[in-house]
Amino acid sequence: MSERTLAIIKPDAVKKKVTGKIIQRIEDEGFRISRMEMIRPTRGLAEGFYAVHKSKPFYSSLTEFMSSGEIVVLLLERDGAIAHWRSVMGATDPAVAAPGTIRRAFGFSIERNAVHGSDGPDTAAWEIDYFFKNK
Ligand code: 3AN
Repeated sequence: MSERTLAIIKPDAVKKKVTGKIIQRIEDEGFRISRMEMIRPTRGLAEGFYAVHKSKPFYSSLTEFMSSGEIVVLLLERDGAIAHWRSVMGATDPAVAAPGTIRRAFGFSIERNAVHGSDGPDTAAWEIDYFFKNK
């Protein structure tokens, strides 16, 4: 069944000029890109997005990083989109992400790991609304 997930190409990947390669991979994996936008998030927008991690030691650094440059936000659709996009991204830490995954190929560190993907149906619905509602 067709499912929706939210993907983000993070500032490290945009700065490395691998945005095009990542979008090509998304299409090669059979996703339909139904919305896509490049934005420079404010610190507040990044803080709201990662509010679930507010108590984590990396929250401040993560939200500073996410608002340090342009990001590309994408609404992706395909069968099993959430799980499929997470398998294409690879593990959070690029050093242990499987060969062939985006984080292994383009991630720099556990924080600067090139891409984001929703981790479940509830999160996906919330994250899609966060960026694309009322637009
Ligand atoms: P994922 O993005 O793989 O679902 P989460 O939800 O655990 O990972 O973490 C959200 C984001 O927080 C990650 N994408 C990464 O940028 C950052 N992050 C997670 N763990 C750490 C950590 N130990 N140190 C720094 N940043 C982290």
